[in-house]
Amino acid sequence: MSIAYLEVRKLAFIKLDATNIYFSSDFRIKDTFSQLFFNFCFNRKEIGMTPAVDLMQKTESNKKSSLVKEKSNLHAETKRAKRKKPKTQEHVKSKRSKNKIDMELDHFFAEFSDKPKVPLQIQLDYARNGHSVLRSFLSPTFLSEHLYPLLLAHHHSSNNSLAAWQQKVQVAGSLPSLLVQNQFPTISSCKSQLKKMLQTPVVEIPFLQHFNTWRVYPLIEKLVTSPFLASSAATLLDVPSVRLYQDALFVKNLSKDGPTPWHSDAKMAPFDTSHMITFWIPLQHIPKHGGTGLRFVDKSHSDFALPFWNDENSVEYNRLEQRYSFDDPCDSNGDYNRDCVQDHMPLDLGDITVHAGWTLHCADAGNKDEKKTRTGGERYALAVSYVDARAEVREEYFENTKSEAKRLGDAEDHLSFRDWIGEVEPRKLLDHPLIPIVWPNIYDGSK
Ligand SMILES: O=C(O)CCC(=O)C(=O)O
Repeated sequence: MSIAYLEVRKLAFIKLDATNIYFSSDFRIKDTFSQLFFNFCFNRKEIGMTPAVDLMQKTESNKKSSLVKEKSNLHAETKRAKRKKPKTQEHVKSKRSKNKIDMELDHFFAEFSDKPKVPLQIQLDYARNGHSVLRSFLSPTFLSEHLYPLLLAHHHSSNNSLAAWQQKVQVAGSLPSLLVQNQFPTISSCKSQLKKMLQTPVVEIPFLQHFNTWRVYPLIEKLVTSPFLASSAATLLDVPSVRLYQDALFVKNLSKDGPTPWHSDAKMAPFDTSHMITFWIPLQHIPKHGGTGLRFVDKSHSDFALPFWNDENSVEYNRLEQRYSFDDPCDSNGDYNRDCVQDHMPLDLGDITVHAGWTLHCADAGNKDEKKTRTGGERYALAVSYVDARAEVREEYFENTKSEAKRLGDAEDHLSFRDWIGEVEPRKLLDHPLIPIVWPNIYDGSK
């Protein structure tokens, strides 16, 4: 999920690097990286996602996803990915017969219809701390040989990369999407513009991201609407039914991109709920040292007192390091204070972390000196988010169309929900095919 600075307006924060974490008292001035993100959060206007599919049309009239469609799509994407990045695609076994791939997918799809047992200890950890890890949860083969090639191809398709860069320009400059698309028609023009806007010699972003790949690829639709993930979401959230909110592909360039700043996801979503969960699925092994897995502030999801007692301009938001015991954030090895900041690295392929909507989390930048040692120099992760099916949408997202100033929360996910937000009503039970109820298992993709 994308970035909302944790209460950035209130907070004044944050700079993080591999060895240091501290809160800045005026991040807008001190830190251009944060400046970029501030713009990201509060000024962002959405741009279109490519390949340009009419998502609503697809969903309403054409969403009878068949195994045949999934397999042919996968074959096509795998082929494209291989053409694009031959080196990183060596493991895409092009020689494997179609039959073998079909059998594998049948196997995975059968597995997805299972309702896994989420161990009680994990449920307890999640409830207490606002995050946990599900080890060996997904098949490494599915991830490395099916999901990763598909998403690699997606990210490297020229249209999608361009759209992701244009989004950065649009957000950094608070520009209308059409203007950006017309004035910055290439990635290099976007990068030069970002340099100018940020007045920095290099452009440091935390990642590029692509929302809702499930609407484009039946393979991913199968995964994110599956009982496998959805029932686990219901178990961890401890709610009877869950709705798919979104997926987001995060691609972090390990040699160029900066850290993912501290933020909480629920601030970006349009729902009035505390019941939101994200499954963060890395598509590569994430090592313990130098790894770019998520780091979480323990129990931050249940810090009800912070917003209740503290006005958004209050000093409390400027001393979160004391509040969360960040005063001694690093030990001599550069690790975070284990009392309050946890991670689950190393993460093997198949391990996934889960975090609550209000849990504060971040991720380190890649180690720039090690840039050549990692596969493709990019870290891929697919974040899949669910909410309690009873969650309602807040009204300011509707008022917001008239007045930017009225919006509460961050606008970062707007691109994700713009296709349905105008078609639902606030404070009502939601019923829209782009945010389907996926547990109990009533989703059949044909709505
Ligand atoms: O992958 C990242 O660096 C950020 C992901 C994130 O913030 C999320 O999934 O909520």
